[in-house]
Amino acid sequence: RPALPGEQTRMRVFADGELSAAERAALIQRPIIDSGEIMRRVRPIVDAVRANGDAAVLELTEKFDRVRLDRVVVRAPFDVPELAPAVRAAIDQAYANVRAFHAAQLDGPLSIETMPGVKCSRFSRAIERVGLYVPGGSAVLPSSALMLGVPAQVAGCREIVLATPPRPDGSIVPEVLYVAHKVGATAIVKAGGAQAIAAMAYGTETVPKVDKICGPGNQYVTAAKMLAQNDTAAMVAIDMPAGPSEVLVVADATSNPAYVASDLLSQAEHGPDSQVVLLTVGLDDAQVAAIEAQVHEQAERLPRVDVVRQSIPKSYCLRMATMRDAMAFSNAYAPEHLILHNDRAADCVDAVVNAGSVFVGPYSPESCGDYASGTNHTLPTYGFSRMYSGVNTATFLKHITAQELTREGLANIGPTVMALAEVEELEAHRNAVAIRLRDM
Ligand code: HSO
Ligand code: ZN
Repeated sequence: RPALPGEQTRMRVFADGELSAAERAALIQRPIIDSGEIMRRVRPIVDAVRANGDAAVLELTEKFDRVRLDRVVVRAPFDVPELAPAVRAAIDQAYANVRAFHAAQLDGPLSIETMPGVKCSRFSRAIERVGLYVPGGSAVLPSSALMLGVPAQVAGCREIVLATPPRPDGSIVPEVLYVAHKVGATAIVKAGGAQAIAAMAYGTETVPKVDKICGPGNQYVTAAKMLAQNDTAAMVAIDMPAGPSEVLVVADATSNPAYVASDLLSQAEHGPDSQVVLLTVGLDDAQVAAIEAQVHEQAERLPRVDVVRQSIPKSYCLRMATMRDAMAFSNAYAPEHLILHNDRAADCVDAVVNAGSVFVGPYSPESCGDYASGTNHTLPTYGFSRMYSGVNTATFLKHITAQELTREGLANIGPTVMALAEVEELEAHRNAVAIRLRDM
């Protein structure tokens, strides 16, 4: 039944033991997105930018962002505004931590001899030109600029283009501009939505065409990324498909109900479609009620309570008998964020098969990963953590392999190659080895 007034910040509660297999499967499912309708709206925008370049971007920015600009691109060096010292220090600290963690991910070249004289190696090179999408809209998101820009900088990308919608006065959010400067962005595209993605995918008179586009965004942004990725004329890769942000929290009798509630709400305030799931292990009615009461109380004091009132009633609490059951459900759900709120949290990490990022123990709120601890917050949603990793340093790299055989190496491996070429009836392949072996 729909929530009654005053109940809008209450979650639905289910007991795992009472669910049918179909009911449990329905809880694992995300809301279905009608991508057909969105594609129908996005395609003309992408086509317009492809055909008319900057003029189309300016026109669409006037229409959607209600600001008439005279140019789309600002090139580095940027005019970086003064920030409040505390804000600047916070960005600097977050930058240092995110940079340290992403620099540690750089892998040096590797090389092994698979047979005597047969050397195989692998080395990495940065993707040359990358596009980073930083959403605007209801929130100011310098943290997203940081989470995309730092790994691109650490990887060594030559051209880093950052696209973000302008404010009503045509300017760029100062904190985003400061981050763009710190990560060494080479250009800022003052545009949002599908038009920004199209401009970076195809290039315009002033927007550099990029090789890969990364970053979160609404359904239009996601649709434009998917369209561009599937168009060989664009020749562009994307980071991952995206859906609404989500968290799954596992709580047991050792959890602090107020902490658990605070983590659920930090996700719920992101947007009306935020997915919030609480799994309780071995809690009695009173303990579940204590968490619910905390959610309700804390929610009513939040400035974004209106958003929370839309997302919380769609979320749920599922009561599990054992920690093993909870981890099995979590792996089936494949959450973007997994928070392990119990005193055996470190042991539970071994049981994690699918998750974007894991927050271990009561002192590891998601907020720390969202902003400053060092891990990335651009993570796979919608169950895509089953097969995708979050954005990381490798997102901005390619791995290239190489081999070098000596005369002796070719003599060692030659018969194997020739035998396989014969099986595939590819005589030129066989001959490329045979012609050399005859000279030995
Ligand atoms: N939780 C969001 C990231 C974010 N939170 C940005 C605050 N600002 C998706 O991982
Ligand atoms: Zn967040």
